[in-house]
Amino acid sequence: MNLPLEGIKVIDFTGVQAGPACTQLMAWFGADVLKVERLSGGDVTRRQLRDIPDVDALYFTQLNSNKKSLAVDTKTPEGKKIMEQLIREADVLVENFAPGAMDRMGFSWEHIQELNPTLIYGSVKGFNDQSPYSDLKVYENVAQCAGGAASTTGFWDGPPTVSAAALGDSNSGMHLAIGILTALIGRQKTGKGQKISVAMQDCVLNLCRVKLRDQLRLERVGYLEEYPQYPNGVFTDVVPRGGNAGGGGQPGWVLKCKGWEGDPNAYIYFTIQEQDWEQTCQALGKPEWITDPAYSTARARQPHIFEIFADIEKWLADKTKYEAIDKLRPYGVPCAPVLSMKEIAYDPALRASRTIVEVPHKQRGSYLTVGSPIKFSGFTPEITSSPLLGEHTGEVLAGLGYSPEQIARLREKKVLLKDGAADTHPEHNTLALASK
Ligand code: CAO
Repeated sequence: MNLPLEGIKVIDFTGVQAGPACTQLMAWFGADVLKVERLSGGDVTRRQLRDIPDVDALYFTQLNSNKKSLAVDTKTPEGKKIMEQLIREADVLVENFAPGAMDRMGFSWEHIQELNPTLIYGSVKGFNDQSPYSDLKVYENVAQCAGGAASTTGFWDGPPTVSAAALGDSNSGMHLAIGILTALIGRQKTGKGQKISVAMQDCVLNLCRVKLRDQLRLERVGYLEEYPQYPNGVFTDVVPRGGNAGGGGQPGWVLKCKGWEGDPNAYIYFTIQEQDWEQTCQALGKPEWITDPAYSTARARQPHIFEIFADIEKWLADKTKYEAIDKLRPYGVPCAPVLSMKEIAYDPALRASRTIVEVPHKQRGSYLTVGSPIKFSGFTPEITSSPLLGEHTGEVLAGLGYSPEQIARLREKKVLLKDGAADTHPEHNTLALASK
């Protein structure tokens, strides 16, 4: 069947994670995504943290499914001409180079508009243009620290902590994808392209909006009653780190289950939902908590919430995390087991829903990767392999009208890379593999 983005041509001038996550999403949904890569190794993630010598790393394969690859030196006059030809024919160009790199390469927004006024140009940077840090290069954790995530994550007696979730990278890519799709719809009305700029700091903050809410509440009332610091701890004038406290009006915590002494993930997340308190008490075998004034309202419970959590942990002590969920399920308690990455990788339900998929790959045999977390009733995105470096060079150049002789000459001049040329530089292998 026709996929919704079929026919949309995307030049994927991106690297690492933020840009590739955006263009991979568009590729899953049918866009024709061409990754334009430098000759020396291509996207840096092809060689970062390799697990098989001289073979594209999982970091790359998991972010570049369903794409084609053209390896071209866009700093040479001939490479620049190829890039200009691609821009004239494209619908979308996405890049996430260091600040100023596109201008230095000769592809300013003004020049891109001259080449193709209908083009939608998506750009990721660490900080927006008004920021005093707009000239900085930025990776994931830098953005998490600047966007409010790190100062509000972790425990009050420890340092600011970054999340394992790619709040700076993939999250910014998702924001950019929303912007590009919006601009594509806008173009149907105006016929014009536009530039969409996304800053990683801004995208992290957009996901930390409840912490901004808490800052404003703190400034008005001086305390945050759903935080563990309430009522006996100390509040300053900034939002503290709240450990595993629930972020909304429902208190919750990560609680130990049977086997926690030997298994770092033998825990569940347990939420106390105000409207289901009676049922929660029944589930825990504590019917007396329903009417006891020290327990019967959220306000009464909050000052001794950790004693309540400790009592729930006693109830959990003889139950595995899975048994606990089965017992709580009929009572409507919002809860889930803490799952390890191993459990997730081999979870049959996540495979059945194609949230995790196994994809064939020319060098690796196959690789495990994420599938689309967005499910459509009209189609199921089919996840295909990431490309080898320069795998589609001949095909793409032929499509631009280059003869086989011209392509061969450009390869000789090192404007283009040979089809599928491997990156075998020993330095590009993980330490454990470097000597093999
Ligand atoms: N042919 C020739 N040159 C090319 C090329 C090609 N096909 N593709 C890229 N280049 C050049 C760029 O023009 C740039 O040249 P100059 O430095 O001379 O301007 C050079 O390669 C390096 O660009 P880069 O931005 O990819 O690499 P970097 O190591 O300097 O910085 C990063 C990497 C990620 C820190 C930076 O790109 C950045 O801050 N990006 C914006 C925010 C972002 O997306 N961060 C990464 C999120 S994922 O963790």
